[in-house]
Amino acid sequence: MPANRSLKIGLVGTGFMGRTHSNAYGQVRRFFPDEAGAELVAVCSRDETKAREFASQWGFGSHETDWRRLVERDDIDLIDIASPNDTHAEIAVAAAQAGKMVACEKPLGRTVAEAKRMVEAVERAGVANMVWYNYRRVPALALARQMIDEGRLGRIFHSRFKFLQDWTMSADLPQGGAGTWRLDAGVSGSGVTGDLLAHCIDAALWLVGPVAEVSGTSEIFIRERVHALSGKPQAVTAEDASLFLARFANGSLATFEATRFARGHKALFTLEINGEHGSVAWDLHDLHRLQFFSHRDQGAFRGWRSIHVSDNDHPYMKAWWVPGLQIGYEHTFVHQVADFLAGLRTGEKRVPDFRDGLAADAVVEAVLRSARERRWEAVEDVSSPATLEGAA
Ligand code: SOE
Repeated sequence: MPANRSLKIGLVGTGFMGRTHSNAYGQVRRFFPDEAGAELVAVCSRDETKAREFASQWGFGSHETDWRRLVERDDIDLIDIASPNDTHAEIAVAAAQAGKMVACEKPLGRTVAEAKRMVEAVERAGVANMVWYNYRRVPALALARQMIDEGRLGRIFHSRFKFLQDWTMSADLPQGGAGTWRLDAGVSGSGVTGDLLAHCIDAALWLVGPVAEVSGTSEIFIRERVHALSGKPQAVTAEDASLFLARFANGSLATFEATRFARGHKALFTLEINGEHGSVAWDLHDLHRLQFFSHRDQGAFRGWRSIHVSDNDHPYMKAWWVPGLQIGYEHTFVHQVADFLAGLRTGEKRVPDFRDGLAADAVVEAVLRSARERRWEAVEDVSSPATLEGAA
């Protein structure tokens, strides 16, 4: 594909994530004019009405009801998978084999084995790929990464990550089907570990480094729910809460907590990292602020400062409004598309790719194993090509 022509998108999935991605493709050229932009060519849903209405609302040129048709079409460069987790591997492998670039919602696979097959397929085909760990693209978190790279925190000792929600607390909520497939582990792979902790894990891998071992525990508070597809009560196997301790390869320690049973919290993703020279803290509900403490400040004036990440010299912010005006959640997806396009233009790796998705899945799987076995578990090192042997 010539670097200066817009990327032709075939999207699978018309839910919440399909909307965030479509918005990003639609916006990217307006705010990042140096990049080639994206064209919404076709969207796919098994439900024809949904596919047609989504295409018309978001500006796709056409729609399909079978993702295989998207993969076969010559007028599509990139297949974007925003459908439930049990569809990720099959679509990604077929798309890569057809020579398409592939983007995939998190978590990459339901299991490490699935994720390995996906990595193997894109690497063998040599196609560009990314996984939507969008929170890396919050300007305040990109600034935190910059500060860590510059050595402002020094050696890292501690980090803590939380992702708290409360939307599944009612026992009347079904599992399975549209809107509640995240509660059906057959479809999702796991509960909050692969859904919410995966974001914390990706941020930790990106900001702190590889995780060596974990010790986790989890709980299913409501053990039976009606399945939306069968209409019958069925045992729940997706965990409602998941917590773990981690030791990183760099010797630092961390705590992680995710739950859908924290009454009052809708999507409270928070993190804090403590280093030798300084600390940073961040909160999704105040996402444009980065809290920073520097021990290198003059003693009498030392204290936590709250950086309003909205100035021209902050990551991504020059692309948006005037200094001091903030942006939000949907912009993180626009940034990810802009970075992906920049990577295609320059040949550099700018976004989390399938290898990064596999690395997060390896931690997820170690946490689930540890909770099941009630002991510390080593995290599989999936960074070398050898880890894919036998994956196909
Ligand atoms: C779950 O409610 C969910 O939508 C996750 O699936 C997303 O990844 C997270 O960003 C917000 O919460």
